[in-house]
Amino acid sequence: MAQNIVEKILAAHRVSGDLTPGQELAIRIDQTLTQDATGTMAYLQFESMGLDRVKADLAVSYVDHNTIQVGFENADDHAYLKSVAQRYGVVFSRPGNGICHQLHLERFGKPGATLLGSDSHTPTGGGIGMLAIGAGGIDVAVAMGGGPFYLTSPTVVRVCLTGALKPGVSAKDVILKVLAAYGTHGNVGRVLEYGGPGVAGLGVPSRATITNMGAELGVTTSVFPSDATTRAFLKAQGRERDWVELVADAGAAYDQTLEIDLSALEPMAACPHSPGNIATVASLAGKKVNQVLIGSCTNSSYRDLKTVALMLRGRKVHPDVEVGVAPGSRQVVEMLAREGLLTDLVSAGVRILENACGFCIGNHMSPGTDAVSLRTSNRNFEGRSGTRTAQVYLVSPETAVAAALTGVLTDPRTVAALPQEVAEPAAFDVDDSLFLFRETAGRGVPGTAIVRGPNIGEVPPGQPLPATLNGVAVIKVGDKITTDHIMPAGNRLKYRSNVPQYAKYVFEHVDSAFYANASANRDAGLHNIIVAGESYGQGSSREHAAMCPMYLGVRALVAKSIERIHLANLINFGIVPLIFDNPADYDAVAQADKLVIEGLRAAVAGDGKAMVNNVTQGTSFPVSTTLSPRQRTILLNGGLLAAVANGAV
Ligand code: MIC
Ligand code: SF4
Repeated sequence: MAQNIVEKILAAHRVSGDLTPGQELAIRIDQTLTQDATGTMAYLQFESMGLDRVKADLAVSYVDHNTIQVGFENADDHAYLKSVAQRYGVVFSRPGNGICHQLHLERFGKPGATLLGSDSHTPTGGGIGMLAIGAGGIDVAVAMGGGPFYLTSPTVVRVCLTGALKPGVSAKDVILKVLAAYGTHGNVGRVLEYGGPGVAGLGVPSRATITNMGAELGVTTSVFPSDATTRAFLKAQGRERDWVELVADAGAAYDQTLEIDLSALEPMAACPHSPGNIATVASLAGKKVNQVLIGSCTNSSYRDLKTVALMLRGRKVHPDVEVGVAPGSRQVVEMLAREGLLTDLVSAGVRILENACGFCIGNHMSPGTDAVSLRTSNRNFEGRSGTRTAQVYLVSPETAVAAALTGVLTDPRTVAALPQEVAEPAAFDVDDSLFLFRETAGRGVPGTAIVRGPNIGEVPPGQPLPATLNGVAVIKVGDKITTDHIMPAGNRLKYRSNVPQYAKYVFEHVDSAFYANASANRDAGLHNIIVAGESYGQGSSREHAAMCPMYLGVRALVAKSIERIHLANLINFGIVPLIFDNPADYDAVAQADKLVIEGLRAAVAGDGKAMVNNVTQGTSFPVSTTLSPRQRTILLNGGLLAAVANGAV
């Protein structure tokens, strides 16, 4: 039977379950990646599984998020990660090497393989034809140990690209167009498979920009075919042996098709405060811009930054605009330097930032009060930049440079001297010396002492699900609550390895009394329940957005809908995900209402249906949870680690 690319990879990796959309499927994972901000917990969980080494074909631990190193915490995390990598056979990417997704694409990604990463932008690997999925740290820990990854068999949407991009329009505009079509929610359980005659004209880094930001749609992942362009990229990275051809069979079936004529696209922007809030740059033209930041795992490749340097060559940035460039990897920096392009950036007045996540995660470069910041990154959630009042627009590198030069939002096609599309080099500068422990990868060095600074805590233990929840609506939030709302990053990021400390900041910017209220309820023996609208848990894969609430005694979430990675994290940390049977019942709950859910344990073990008794309002309403047998077991035991410890999964 004719198969699409997604079916081919899933079928080749199926461990159990079936490929019918909506069914639970378990797949073998070939490669894993972690980054430092999610990695410390992932490796603590891996350690607690008692295995002697990693079993996946390749596991890589990147350090790219917490590289600011104010205080001892980040450096202690790095030392822990390095020692764990050596001990268990993980390749360790030192800080300074670059951003995990860019590096993985350059040095390790393989068409046709599966990759599971503890970061929501892991689908960047889809640009090279791999099935690359983001997940919580504990799921990645299981995959490192050779266990399968469980997912819902997806529906597959074919995105058919025709035509060719015009000068001044680039890959970012393609994915912003897809976001305009599908939005940031309602896409759970879908995979986007790109195809059509327009694919050939897109280089691998451009394809990776598109699959990277598929994360903002909430899809499981996105994937491109592996073709002659993929082969040329791998050859230029000295890895042609990793290439296999991967294309959909003629007549392969898809659930839906979206047609995009690349020739008709124009420069786009995601406006504050959602990546799905799309407008054309032309419609925003003239808006004053205070800051332009170019980089992040979406737009920091050699292609992108060479384009930026050529556009800035011989020019100066506008005196009212602060401009920063953060390259994606050391390879990119080296090549820019060798070709004199770094000089173009510096002499134009650009601030050269570390090749790391940096500004994208709100670690630094926060804009001023009410400032307009144009960024080539992928998320513009309110406050993520570190400044609550800032207005962040997401744009292509070309649009970013146009504003850097003019001081206002400008359609790049109106700026003179747009460069030719940058050709991918025939050979990249390859230097893998910042990847450590390659010679012991997969085996490890038994006996290596694990370095644990005082900020390295423990994974909180889960408790079995009680028969009945005697609860409180500890918080009521609206639609599209992101994991950045639940568990802020930025200046709080350094507490990722210390749950009791990090838990103090849960919902910090949404309800500053959350920590005090949740702790008081928990200490009084009440169960905390979160009440939410549509699309709860958008964005990052950070499992802390489930782990820290669990630590504060949250046992259930009642929402209108929940996003994929966060749903899995809730289950992994023993929080029951409940959906309103009638969305209108959301309106009848107020924060601090007493909510009793009789027989929740039996409902989780059985048909997933329960009644919530709102004692405060004197009303009740039905809720449901749809769970696989495995997920039921995890919840009944109080989370995945507890279920593993009890021998239940
Ligand atoms: C992000 O872009 O939000 C992050 C930081 O990379 C997260 C991971 C994290 O919270 O550590 C992600 O996208 O998963
Ligand atoms: Fe890093 Fe930003 Fe990419 Fe997240 S989205 S991995 S913070 S560059």
